Amino acid sequence: MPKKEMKIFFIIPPNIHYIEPYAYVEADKSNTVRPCLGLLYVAAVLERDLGIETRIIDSNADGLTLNDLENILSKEKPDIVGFSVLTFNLLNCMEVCKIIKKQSPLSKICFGGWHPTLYPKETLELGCADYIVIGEGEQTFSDLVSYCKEKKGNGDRKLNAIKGLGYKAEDGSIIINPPRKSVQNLDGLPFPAYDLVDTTKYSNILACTGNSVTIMTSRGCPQKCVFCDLRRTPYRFRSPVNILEEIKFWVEKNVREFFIQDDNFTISRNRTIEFCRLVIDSDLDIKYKISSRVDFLDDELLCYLKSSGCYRIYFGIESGSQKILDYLEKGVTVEQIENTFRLAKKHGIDRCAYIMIGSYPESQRDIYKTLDLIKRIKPEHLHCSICAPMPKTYLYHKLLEEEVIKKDYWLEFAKNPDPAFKIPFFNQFFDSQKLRDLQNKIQKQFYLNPMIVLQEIKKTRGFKQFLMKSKMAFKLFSK
Ligand code: B12
Ligand code: SF4
Repeated sequence: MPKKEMKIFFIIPPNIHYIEPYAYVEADKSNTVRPCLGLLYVAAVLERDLGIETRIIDSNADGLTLNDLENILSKEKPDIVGFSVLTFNLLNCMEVCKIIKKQSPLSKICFGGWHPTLYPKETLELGCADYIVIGEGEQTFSDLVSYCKEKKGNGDRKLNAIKGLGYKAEDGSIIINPPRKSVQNLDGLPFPAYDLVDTTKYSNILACTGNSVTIMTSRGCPQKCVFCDLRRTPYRFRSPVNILEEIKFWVEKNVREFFIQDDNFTISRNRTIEFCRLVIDSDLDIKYKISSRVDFLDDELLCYLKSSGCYRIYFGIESGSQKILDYLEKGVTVEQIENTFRLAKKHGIDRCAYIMIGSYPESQRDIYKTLDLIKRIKPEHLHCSICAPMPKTYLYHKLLEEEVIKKDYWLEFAKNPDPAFKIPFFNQFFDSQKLRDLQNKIQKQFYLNPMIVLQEIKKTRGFKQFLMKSKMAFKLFSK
């Protein structure tokens, strides 16, 4: 009898519960849908190493409701269902788990991603997931699937051997295996399994063509911004040759625009130059955008980036007040921000500034300094966030220690995810509502500036993008 193939689904849940994040809410809710690269990598390794083709059900890209998922699951009854869980979409994943338990009770459920990585025990205790994967999941999930496939009967002893895995043992106890080392050789990974999704459904309001693909060329970050989960995580990167191979694969399919989603693409100056040279020499005629830091760019690098097709850079500049930059341990000066923005402008690269208001010691005066800086550096795009201490970050621990934060509310949320949860902000001078009002005002004032409106109209490509931008403008006007 032929061996039964494993049926493995990855589900991105619909947005049933919406916890307002620190980002500008209207932009966060906008119809920009991004691919889940983490899942695409896990799926690609499964296919390459075990020959198992998985299915990715992206409820947001496909407009699926819980009812639609219920129909699919009752028919398909997958062996394993995987979820990529952020703290902010935990509740939505849990809603789908309820359906799985009802329609396909024999399916095993696995949670991977940032939330189970930060709260492994608490996540398993919620009773939704049979397994959790901590950290980078390609190898761990592959090992888990092999285990489920073989089911040789050694039970827990075999699961015990899978590094980076957490699970509930038969006696009900929670087992968290030793951690797995993160992937050292990123070139050794296959390209993300984009064949499992419809790339044309991943829209971006600020893209410059109608068809773009998101790629990731490095992992981790050596910097130490206090609010960030990636603070001082081991930095690894793909070689320029390997990145170019992925780009060529897409160019053959007529995709010429790329969003390089790395947290900071230019950490290695040499790698950046080599990459740009390869792109220029290959005559591929691509356009791409990156994120970087003002202290990781210079005139020559910007010239290379521009010549190879880089049309926009996202900068987390955070503040125009040196006091606040230092508090956030950003490691840059206001002067560096001004210089790099001037240089990027000189090279004709669009600059998107991410600013952050409301960190604990920030006063009205500091916020004015940020707004003044924005007037001086004149970015083409602006994202204003509110500084919210995220789970288990350095900032969160620091404020807990200083007793500014009175209770470990993220731990409470991890133990008992409550749909009524509201993300708190901590500032010496403003309450949470005042910060939201300020954020709305800053964002609105920026995008309703006639110069910016004109600039956006000029850059609009195609009806779909026009519609997205108009919708966003309407929301801004009507708020
Ligand atoms: C792209 C991105 C987004 C995108 C897409 C997210 C997505 N679905 O991938 C968008 C714009 C939607 C987004 C939104 C938000 N994001 Co975000 N985002 C990122 C970013 C920059 C890159 C993610 C990525 O693609 N990484 C590359 C892949 C390869 O890594 P990965 O996703 O971690 O996946 C690996 C492992 O986690 C694991 N894994 C992941 N999923 C699964 C599933 C299974 C089954 C298994 C086995 C393994 C597994 O294996 C993967 C391969 O090794 C990260 C920062 C970062 N560098 O990770 C922040 C990050 C994930 N985001 C974060 C936050 C806070 C947010 C927002 C709240 C921000 C906001 N708007 O205010 C929202 C929340 C959205 C929501 N509803 O949940 C935090 C997460 C904190 C947390 N505790 O959850 C991060 C870490 C940023 C940070 N610096 O702090 N984000
Ligand atoms: S905010 Fe950016 S530069 Fe700072 S630690 Fe996080 S990823 Fe690194």
